Amino acid sequence: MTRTRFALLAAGLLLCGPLSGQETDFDLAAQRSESQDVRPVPGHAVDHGGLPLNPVPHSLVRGEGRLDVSGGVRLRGEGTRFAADLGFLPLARKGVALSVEFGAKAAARCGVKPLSGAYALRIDGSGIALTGYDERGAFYAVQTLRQIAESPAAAGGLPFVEIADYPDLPTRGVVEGFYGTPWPHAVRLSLIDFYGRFKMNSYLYGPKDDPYHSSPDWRLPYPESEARQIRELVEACRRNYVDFVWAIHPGQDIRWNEEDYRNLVRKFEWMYDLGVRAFAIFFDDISGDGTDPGRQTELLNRLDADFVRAKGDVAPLVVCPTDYSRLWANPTPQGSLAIYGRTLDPSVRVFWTGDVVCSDLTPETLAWVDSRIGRPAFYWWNYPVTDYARHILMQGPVYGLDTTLTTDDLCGFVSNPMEHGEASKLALYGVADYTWNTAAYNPIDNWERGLAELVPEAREAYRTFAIHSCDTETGYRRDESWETETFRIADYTPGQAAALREEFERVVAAPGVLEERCANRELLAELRPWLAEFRKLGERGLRTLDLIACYETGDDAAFWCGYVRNRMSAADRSAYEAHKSGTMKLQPFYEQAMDDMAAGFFTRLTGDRPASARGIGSFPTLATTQSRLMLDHDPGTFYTSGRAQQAGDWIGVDLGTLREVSEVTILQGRNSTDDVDYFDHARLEYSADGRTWHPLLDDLRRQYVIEWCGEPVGARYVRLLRLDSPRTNWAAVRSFEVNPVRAERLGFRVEAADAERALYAFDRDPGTSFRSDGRLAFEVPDGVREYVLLLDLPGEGGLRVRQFAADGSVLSEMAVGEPFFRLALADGAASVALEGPAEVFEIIAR
Ligand code: LOG
Repeated sequence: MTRTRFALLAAGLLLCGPLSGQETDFDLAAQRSESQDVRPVPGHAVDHGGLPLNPVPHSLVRGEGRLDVSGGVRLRGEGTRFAADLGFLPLARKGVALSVEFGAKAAARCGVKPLSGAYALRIDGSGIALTGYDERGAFYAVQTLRQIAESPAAAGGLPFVEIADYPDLPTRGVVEGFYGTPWPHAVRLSLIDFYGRFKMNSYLYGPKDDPYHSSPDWRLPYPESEARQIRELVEACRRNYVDFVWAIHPGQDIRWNEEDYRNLVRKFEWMYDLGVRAFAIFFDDISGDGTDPGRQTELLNRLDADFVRAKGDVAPLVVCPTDYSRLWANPTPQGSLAIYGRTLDPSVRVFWTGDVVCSDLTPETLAWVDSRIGRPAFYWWNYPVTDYARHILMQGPVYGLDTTLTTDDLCGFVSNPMEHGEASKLALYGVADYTWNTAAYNPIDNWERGLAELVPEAREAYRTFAIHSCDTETGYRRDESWETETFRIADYTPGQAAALREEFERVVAAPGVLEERCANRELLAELRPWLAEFRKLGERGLRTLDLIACYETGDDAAFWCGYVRNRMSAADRSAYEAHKSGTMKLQPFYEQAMDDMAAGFFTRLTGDRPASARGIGSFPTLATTQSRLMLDHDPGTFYTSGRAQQAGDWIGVDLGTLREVSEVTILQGRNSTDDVDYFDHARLEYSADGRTWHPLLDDLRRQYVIEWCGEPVGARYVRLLRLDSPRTNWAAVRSFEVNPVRAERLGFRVEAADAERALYAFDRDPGTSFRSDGRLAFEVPDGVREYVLLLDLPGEGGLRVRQFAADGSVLSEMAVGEPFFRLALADGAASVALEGPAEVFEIIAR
């Protein structure tokens, strides 16, 4: 859920009162119930014999021999029409013949399928012959020829080859349909060339944050400069045989009256004057009257008759229904999809995003929607869009698309990309391939070819970045880092450590290589913020491996010094959170290793386990580092389930060992006031063994904040169990505290400006800390001989430690120069004070 969308939809709710279309609760992030299983990427790299073509042609036969084109080519037939596209071959009057033909007759002669875009290509001793079923087909033959001419196989002459090729889906391309900054004009132009080069033929223009596309300005004409740019887009599309489809998104404030009908037609007329010949109406993500499917079909049918057919040169309409996903689509004959099926003109194509908003494409989801809308759906794939996870770049393979589908199942396929247009090309390279030659689609092979196509100068570096930049953590899950093996510090081999070290070294090096060599500077500019974090991630990884070795030597001072150096500061964390990569394996390796070492180190020093907890429960994401957001003592951050809550769900903590538990505090929801992501009916329970649970508080209803305090119970596990409830939102927890450290439980006095936070220095959890800027003083209980101070010292140092006798006189004073510091107590010491700046992780009495 994007902030803009939330604000927009919330405003919609206020304006429109009760809703009729989508759910009453407009929080899409909370509604989404994307599956959290991450399936591995299918496919394998293939040897293309130096001739990697994209999309993969339906039939390609290589012959023996080569055609020497070093003396140029001589255009014949319709060749001159494509002279501008053939710039990769020099023209010469005496060159070898290059003939271009198109049209039904020529196509029939060469056995070209009667489909728009189909073509044949032959290179043999007599020259080059390109034949298209139509002009677009001839253009595609030229694109294939260019790929051949630029391939390694063309060294020493074009290889003899015979290709017969055609698209599986008639409509293939892109919908610029995301929330966020619309693509810059230059990026759009570059993308349109990219569509043409890889045989995609459709570009739907519908960026949510273009005010002239959506409410309220959909009624107004584009200002002059933007109108000129639209003209240029139309023209660029024409050059690339791409249909430019302009979409309008009027549903949030449309009034179903003559005036708004005329407003809409007038806007279409203005767009027509700019050269637009294809239109779409999007009714997604709206609430209120606009969602009425009867009114929507009436509008579309009327436009079809009065505008589309009346003009004669305008393509059939496309619509995105309000029920575009099975997640909330009304399945009954009264639902909007069935109404579309019964009443919408058959020429209108209807979008569908699948079982959930961002979903895999399956025969089942298409059968479900097609049977209702009475036509093959137009698939809107919400990949690689990241408007719901803007801190992520999706650079992984295109997969999750069924390869048995045909035009009986769907009429077209468009991808909704990221607001980063250049970085979206890798995914679009896959979309082009899948939609053109569906049965042969091979995800890994496509991705490997795509990397080489996009950044040939630094393919390996781009690959290193891309393979660790695929997953969303909580959105549309994608496999990531599938070649990397990580491990826990308790169990690994030297070979595993060496392999991981090499990978982290590649991670550290990749950004510099890309910076230096990547020829597509716009792509580089989009990647740059992520590359900066990626390099730091690699450095952290390398330091972690060094630290593991140091940890194993048992040198306490050296270990602690390395440990604090390798910790991420709050600033490091927020920089990483804004531009994340390596979320599936690399960063979790770091987090886990640091935690494991801190815990092991603490145990080594004290003989006791640290008082830290680990998230557990029925949601799979609890097992990941995401659950630390409810354990970080910061109610401003929260753990979120990543899927809808359901019967039997629970969220809990494992204390690592049996403890006397006397207090539990849970802050539910993403905020403290009005969130919907919580268990509104729940029971607080504890268990010693994780099997038998006993209630602490039962039948809690509509309670965000849960507090229990009582006679100590012996527990290793504490959980909040969801009881009966109709609620299907996600679940979020800001804080889950068991036995929070309390001054009265310590048994000695602590003095500091922020006395409450100062307790983190004594909470027996080295994962928490207290930043002391002035003075931290504490009483010495009987029997203590020595303190071990686990610190981090700011650059200038200047921390002093003083010991005092009971009468207040100073017994000793010394400077602390190292983060690991043993303080031997002077005889008669009654209190100790740290004076100066330090981050105090733990003060351990011995
Ligand atoms: C929006 C789309 C957005 C996408 C991903 C459709 C039809 N509409 O949930 O604009 O980019 O999800 O967040 C959407 O998918 N709604």
